[in-house]
Amino acid sequence: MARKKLRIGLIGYGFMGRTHSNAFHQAGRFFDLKYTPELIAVCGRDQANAEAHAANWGFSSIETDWRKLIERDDIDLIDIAAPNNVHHDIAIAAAEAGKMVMCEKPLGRNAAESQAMVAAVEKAGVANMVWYNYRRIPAITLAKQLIDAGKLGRIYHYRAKFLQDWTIADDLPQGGPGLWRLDADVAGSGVTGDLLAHCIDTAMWLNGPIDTVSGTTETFIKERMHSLTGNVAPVTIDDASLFMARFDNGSLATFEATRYARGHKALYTLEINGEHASISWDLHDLNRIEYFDHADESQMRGWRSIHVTDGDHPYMDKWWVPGLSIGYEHSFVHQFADFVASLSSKQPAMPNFRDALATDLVTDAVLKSAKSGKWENAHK
Ligand code: SOE
Repeated sequence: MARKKLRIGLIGYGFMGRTHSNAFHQAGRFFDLKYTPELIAVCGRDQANAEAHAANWGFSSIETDWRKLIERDDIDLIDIAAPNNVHHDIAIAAAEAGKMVMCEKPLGRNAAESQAMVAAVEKAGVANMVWYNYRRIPAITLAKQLIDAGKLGRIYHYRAKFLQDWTIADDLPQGGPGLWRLDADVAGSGVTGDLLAHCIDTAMWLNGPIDTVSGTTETFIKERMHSLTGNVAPVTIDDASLFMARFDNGSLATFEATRYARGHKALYTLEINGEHASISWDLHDLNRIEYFDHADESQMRGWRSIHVTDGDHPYMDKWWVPGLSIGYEHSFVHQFADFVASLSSKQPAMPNFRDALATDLVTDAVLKSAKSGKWENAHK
């Protein structure tokens, strides 16, 4: 039977535009997709950049105005890989035009924006997904399977960190390509929405909803030149954000993200401690989980290092031969393959917009708590 086409319009040609474009190509080569992705158009404000992205990644046309892209009737799926301040308007317009929508994280700049985006996709009844890619690293997916199988028993503790150091220099400007992450008007928040959002998405997937949070944030460099105006302007993003949390299941957690941890480029780590077993994981060694099982014979008990590359590990039968590693980019390939599979199975691809709204409710609560100095409810 001929495969259906999935005609894609991508908005954004930066770092995330590249990860998504790579996923569109690789997913069909390694997974048995029931739809054939067709890269119809890439859209971005700079025509030369859009043309270069189209030529490199095989998009057959370009647009420089996202509204024109959405009006086109040769596109089924709008994929948003543009900065956070445009997610809301594009996603709502795309849903109203009856397009499927995939969106980079965080969904909105705050939960109010995300709420409107959820309402739009649910009213239109269109497929939707948010690119929280770390869920699709096979080691993380294995952790989910172990937890769901009850191997850890009751969960007591969850701990996550996402450490970077790329904004320490005080002459780094804010605003513009890549550096929009330092501009609160564009990004919504600093590391809370950019990095902690990843940690929260993984945590709630593995350990269920977060109930309450108590957070604190700091902006270490108070003023930076704005690339777009040339003027020195106050920095209003959080450079570092830490919070404690209580999950609905009664477990306790700590989370930390910063762009001021000298020496760390992208150190995402997590540990989860249960009654029977514990799991820890480190993005720098992403194919492994460390696993401790208290049921092991006592003299031989210890942390096992499991290389999650065997044929019966999640996603790994689709790649090379047992023992060979995969990397960061594969998490996006897996996520896109799962999205395409969801179109036939009619089971929503996770995380969908509603799941990502739950993450934004937590990040909003963390920022609220940092201001109020109080524990805040993360469910509303
Ligand atoms: C920031 O440096 C960043 O690129 C985030 O925006 C990504 O979501 C994260 O995966 C890596 O770090």
